[in-house]
Amino acid sequence: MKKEDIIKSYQLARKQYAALGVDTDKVIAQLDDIVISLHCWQTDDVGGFEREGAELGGGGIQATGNFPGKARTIQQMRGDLDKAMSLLPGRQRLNLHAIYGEFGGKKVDRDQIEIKHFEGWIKWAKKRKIGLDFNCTCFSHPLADEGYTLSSKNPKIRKFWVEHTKRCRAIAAEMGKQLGTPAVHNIWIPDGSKDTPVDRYNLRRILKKSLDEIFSVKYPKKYLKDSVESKLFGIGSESMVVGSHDFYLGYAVKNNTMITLDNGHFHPSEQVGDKISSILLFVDELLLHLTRGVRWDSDHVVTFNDELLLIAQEIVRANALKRVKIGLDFFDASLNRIGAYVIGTRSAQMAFLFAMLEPREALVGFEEKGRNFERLSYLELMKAMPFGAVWNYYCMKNKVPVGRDYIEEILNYEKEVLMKR
Ligand code: RNT
Ligand code: ZN
Repeated sequence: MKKEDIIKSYQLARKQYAALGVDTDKVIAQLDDIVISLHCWQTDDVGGFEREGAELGGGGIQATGNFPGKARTIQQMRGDLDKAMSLLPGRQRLNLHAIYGEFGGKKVDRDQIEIKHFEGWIKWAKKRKIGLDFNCTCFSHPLADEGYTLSSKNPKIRKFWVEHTKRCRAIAAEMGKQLGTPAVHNIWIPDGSKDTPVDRYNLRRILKKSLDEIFSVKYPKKYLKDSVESKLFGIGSESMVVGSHDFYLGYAVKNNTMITLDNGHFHPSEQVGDKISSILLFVDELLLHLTRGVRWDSDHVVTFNDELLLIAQEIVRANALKRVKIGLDFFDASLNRIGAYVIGTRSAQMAFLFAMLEPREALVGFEEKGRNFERLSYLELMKAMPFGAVWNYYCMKNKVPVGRDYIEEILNYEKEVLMKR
């Protein structure tokens, strides 16, 4: 697309939005507040670098597909992340899991990891002026094979995971300190039962006890923010998940931690967007794991669909952008993985842009007067507004490919880099 055409289209779009009381220039400036935390695990199908050829194993999360070129070393992963970020407008962070440390070919078990294994990442992030987020990895490990980690009745197993998670928080706090932006540490555990359990109460009591132990170590909020992530069910935990939404909602409210909303972790007929306004009344901050579940928590690449849109709209409508950290959580190995990243991240950004271009005052005005017909009309009319012209202009301003131009860049990278791995 020619530069002058992008600008011309934008100017026309600006007029149309202005007629509805929406200032597109202001919206574009506000887009800089939308920082997306890229999940490193889309580059390697959640394998990690604990040992060569590590594969995702157990815990009910599943990457399917065998598109060539997955990242097998930290260098490859960093190259992929740089490539993806070079094609994205706006600001990003990087979200790491504990299995992505630099262990130098040695076996370092999860209860032994230290900040030194992540210094390389901190250096990498510093150079790019981006923040880091972190996750304990309580799956793909022999001590997770029985199906219980932090809620395990086996004291040896429970102790191991408590120690791991404590270390992860210490590492995250150090990342936040060194990078000058708090790291969010997210806890997700696979614990649950395939078949009907009979002692749910005690399993959940044990999980609560483990979390209390883990959080008994305090860090300044300017270094570390803690979040907890629930799930409805997983493969192998169909009948009960210990860390359910009720469990973590209660825990987060009582202990003032963040709560992670992964939109793949609810019943498909539930709207995660609807939960935001409620939860924000009782906790300070939220973490999103944006994903696309197809029939189940399949972690397909995020697309600009109604579910994503409602999440973005509800955050913008609640004027809560500053209270929500945006992370992605999908892993698809059936297509170019860098392409998947770029599509998913851009779609998330587009959803927030779309939400910010809403004529809020007019809509609320209709709603308060009971003018439901006009409200619905406006909501539908917004879908035919030249939102793409605003998006293209934003990409141009950010000096990243506009429109479909990123496709070619990714195909080149595929040919030059991915296919040679
Ligand atoms: C699993 C959770 C969790 C993981 C990542 C890898 O169902 O969504 O967030 O996907 O931590
Ligand atoms: Zn998640």
